[in-house]
Amino acid sequence: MRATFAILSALTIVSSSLASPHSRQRRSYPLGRRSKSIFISPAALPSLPTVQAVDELDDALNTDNIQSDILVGMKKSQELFYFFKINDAATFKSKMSSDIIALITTTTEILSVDTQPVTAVNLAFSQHGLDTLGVTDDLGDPNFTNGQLSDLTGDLPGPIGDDESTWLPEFTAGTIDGVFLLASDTVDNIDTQLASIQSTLGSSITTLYQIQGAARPGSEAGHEHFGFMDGISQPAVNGFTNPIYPGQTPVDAGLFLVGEASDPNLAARPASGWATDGSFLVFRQLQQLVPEFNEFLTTHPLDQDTLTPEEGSELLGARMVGRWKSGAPIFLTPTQDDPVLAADPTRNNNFDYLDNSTQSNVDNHFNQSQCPFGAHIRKVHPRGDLDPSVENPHFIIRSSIPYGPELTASENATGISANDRGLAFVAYQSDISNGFTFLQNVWINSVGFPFGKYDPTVGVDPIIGTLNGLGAPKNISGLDPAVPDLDQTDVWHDVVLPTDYVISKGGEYFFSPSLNGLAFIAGA
Ligand code: N7H
Repeated sequence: MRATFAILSALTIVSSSLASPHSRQRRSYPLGRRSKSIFISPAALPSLPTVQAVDELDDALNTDNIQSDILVGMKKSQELFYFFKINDAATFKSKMSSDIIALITTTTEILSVDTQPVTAVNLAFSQHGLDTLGVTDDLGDPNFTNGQLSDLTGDLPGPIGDDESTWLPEFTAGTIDGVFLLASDTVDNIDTQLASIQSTLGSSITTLYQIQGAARPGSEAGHEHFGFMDGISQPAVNGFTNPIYPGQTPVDAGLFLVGEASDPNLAARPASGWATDGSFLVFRQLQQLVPEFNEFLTTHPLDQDTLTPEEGSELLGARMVGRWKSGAPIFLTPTQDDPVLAADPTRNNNFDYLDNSTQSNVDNHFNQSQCPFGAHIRKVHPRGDLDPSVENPHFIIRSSIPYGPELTASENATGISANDRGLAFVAYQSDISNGFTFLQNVWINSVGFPFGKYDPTVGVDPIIGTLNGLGAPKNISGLDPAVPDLDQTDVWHDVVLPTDYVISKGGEYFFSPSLNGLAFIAGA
C-alpha cells in the first residue's frame, strides 16, 4: 500500500529521494495551488475516491502515471479545449521535456483539493500529431490511426448519420495535432495558464481552435443544456473506484487504459510499453438545439389522464432520456420525478432492466411502460438486457462538459436557437471501435435495438440518434406509456420526432498518454 503523502507548499521543490510513492507530488507549481476544488459537487454524482482509498485496493492503478482527466468523469467547473498544430517538432519536444510535462496534472493530484494545481493541465495527440513528432509506433487502434474525419467516408464504421456538412472547418481540415485540456474554477485561471503555455511553446505551435466549457450556473450545475443531470452513471474501474456505488458495474481498467488488465488489443500495442496507462480520447462538439427541443416537448405532451400538459411534456422528455431532469431514473420512478431519490448516489443508479419489483404483475424486462427500450440511457447502457459478457466491453468513461451560453429570453420566446450551445463530448476508452463508434452505430442508431423481437420498431436513440439522414423525422416507439395490449407485439404508439435536436459539429480522436508516455514522445 502506498503511504499517505504530505501536503506540499507552493513553490517548493522537494527532493526526489523522499519516501512517498507518489512521486508526482514532488515538483514545483509556478502558478500555485488552490484551496477550493476544481470540481463541482452536485449531490446526484458519486464522489471520487481519495488517494488513500485507491491505494487500499490490491490492484491499485498507478495514479501518478495517469493523466487527471481520464478516470474522474464529468465534474469540472470550467474547462478549455485548446486545439493546436505543431510547426516545429524539435522545439515542441524540447519544450515538452523542459517545461510542459512538469505542468501535466496526474490522477493522484486531482483527487485532493490540497494537491490540485490552480489549473489542471492534460495533453493529448492525434495520429497526425504523433506522426509530426516522429513517433512511428502503431498504437493498435485503426479508428485513431485514420482520424475521426475518415469515419465519415472511410472503410471503418464511424458515426452513422454524421455528415461533413455540419462539421466545423477546423475539424474537417485534418490538421489538428494535439489538444490541451485546461480545467479550473475560473476562466481567468485558465487564461493565465494558457498564456504561460503559449509563451513557453512560442511559434512551435499555432492555435487552430478553442472551445470553452463550463458547468451551468447555480442549481443547474451538473445539468446539461436540455436540463438533465449528467455524469451520474460511470463504470467502476477496477484498481481505482473505491467505494463502488450501488448500480456501478466493476470492469477491468484495460477497457479504458492501454496495457492494463483486459486491454482487448494488448498484442497490438507498442512493444516498448510506452503507451501503457494512456487512453483514447474521443472529442465531439455536439450542438444542442435547446429552444427547439423544449418547443417539441411543450407541443407534444404525453396525454395521461392524471397529468397536466406541463407534466405530460416533462414525462415525454424523461422517457426520451430515461431519467428525469433531476437525474432520478424513470425505471425506478416511472410516473413522477423523485428529487430525493435523484440526489442520493447510493440509490439513483441502482437498477437494471431485469428488475420487475416495482410492478410485480408485469415482466418489465420486455415491457416499455417503465422505461422505453429506446430511451437514451437504455440504448447506450442496456443494463441486463444483454448478457454482461456482451454488454460490458462497450463501457466508456464520459468526461464531457456543457459549452455555450444559457438560453436567452428571446430564444425561449421564439423557440429558435440564436446561440451555439451544446456538449463538449469527451469519452475515454482503450478501443474506439468497442467504445464510441460501437455505441453510435450498433446501439444508438439501430432501429431494432434492444429487443426488436418484442418491438421491431424501437427506433434510434431519441437524443442523439439519426435516421434517414441528418435532420430527417424519426419514429420512436415506447415513448408513450399509454398501456398497450400486452398480448400483442409492437402495440406501442410511435412518437415522431420531426428533426434532430443534437447536431455534430465534428471532432477528432486523440491519445492521452501516461506521464511516462509523454516523456517517451518528447524523446522520440
Ligand atoms: Fe449521453 N442527455 O442529456 O440527454 N446522457 N448524452 N451520450 N450517455 C446520459 O446517467 C446526453 C452521448 C452515454 O450508464 C444522461 O450519467 C446528451 C453520446 C452513456 O445508464 C444524460 C448528449 C454518447 C450514458 C445524457 C449525449 C453518450 C449516458 C444520464 C449529447 C456515446 C450512461 C446521466 C448532446 C456515444 C448511461 C447519467 C448509463 C448518460 C444526455 C451524448 C453515452 C442526461 C444531451 C454521444 C454511456
